[in-house]
Amino acid sequence: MTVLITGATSGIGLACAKIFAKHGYNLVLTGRRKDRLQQIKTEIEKEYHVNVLTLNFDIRDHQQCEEAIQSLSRDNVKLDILINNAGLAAGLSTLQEGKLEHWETMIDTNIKGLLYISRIVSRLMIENRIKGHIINIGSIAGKEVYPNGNVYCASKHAVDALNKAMRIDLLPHQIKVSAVNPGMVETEFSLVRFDGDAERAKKVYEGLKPLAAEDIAETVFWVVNRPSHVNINDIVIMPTAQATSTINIRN
Ligand code: NDP
Ligand code: 8X3
Repeated sequence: MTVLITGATSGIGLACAKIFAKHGYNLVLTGRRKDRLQQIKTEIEKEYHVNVLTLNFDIRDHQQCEEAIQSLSRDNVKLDILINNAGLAAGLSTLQEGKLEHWETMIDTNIKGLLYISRIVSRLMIENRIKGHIINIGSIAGKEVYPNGNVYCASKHAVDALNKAMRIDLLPHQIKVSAVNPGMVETEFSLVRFDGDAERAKKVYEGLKPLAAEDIAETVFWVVNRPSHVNINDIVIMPTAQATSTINIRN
C-alpha cells in the first residue's frame, strides 16, 4: 500500500509519514522544502525499511501538481491513500484590516491546492480501479468561526464542504473520503501564521496541553484502518483543555 501525504516536511504530515511507515506503508511525501524532504526520506527509509519517494513542489501551482503526480505513473507507483494535509494560516486580523497577500496564500493553498491534488489523485485511483481513501485534514476552524480568523476559517469551511462533496462524487468508485478536524496542535502552524515570530507562536500554547501532531496521525491511521465496509465521515479532535476555538482553560 502506498500513501501520498501533502505537506510532510513538518507537523501533522510528518507525524502521519512516520506512523504509516512504521506499519509498512510505502510513502510519497510532498512539500516545498527540498532539504527537509530529503532528510526525512533518509531517516524513514533507514528506520522503517519502506520506500519513500519525495515530490518537491508548491501545491498552489496546478502545473507543478500535475507534473509531480504524473511522474509517479512513469515510475509505476499507484496510490492507495491520499492525505490532504498541506495547509496554513497566514495572519490573524479583522477582515477590514486583512492583507490580500495572506488571503490569497490561504485560499490558494488550503482550497485550490487541495482541489488540484484531489482531482489528479482521484482520477488516477479511478483509472487504476483502486478503491482508495482520501483523508482531508480540516480544522475546528471549518466548524466554527472565531474573531480575526475570517479567511482561514472560510478556507477550512470549504474543506468541510469539499469533504462531503467528494464523498458523493467518488461513491460510485468506492473511494472512501474522510475528514479529521483538529483543534489546537503544536506544530509549526503558529510560527507560520505569525510569520516566524516564535514568541507569539509560543503564547498560543502557553498554560495548556495542546494536541501533538502524533495524536492526529494516530487518528488518521485509525480512520484508514477501519474495515472496508466502514467509513468515518468526519472527526473533530480537541485538546481536553479546549472546548471551542476561543474557550479553553489555562493554568
Ligand atoms: P505545519 O506548518 O507544521 O505543516 C504544514 C505543512 O504544509 C508543511 O509540511 C508545509 O511544507 C506544507 N505546505 C504549506 N504550504 C504549502 C505549499 N504551498 N505547497 C506545498 N506544501 C505546503 O502545520 P500543521 O502540521 O499544523 O498543519 C497541517 C494541516 O493541519 C494544515 O492543513 C492545517 O491547516 C491543519 N490544522 C492545523 C492545526 C494546528 O493547530 N496546528 C489545527 C487544525 C488544522 P513546506 O513549507 O515544506 O512546503
Ligand atoms: C488550526 C486551529 O483554532 O488556530 O486550524 O484555527 S485554529
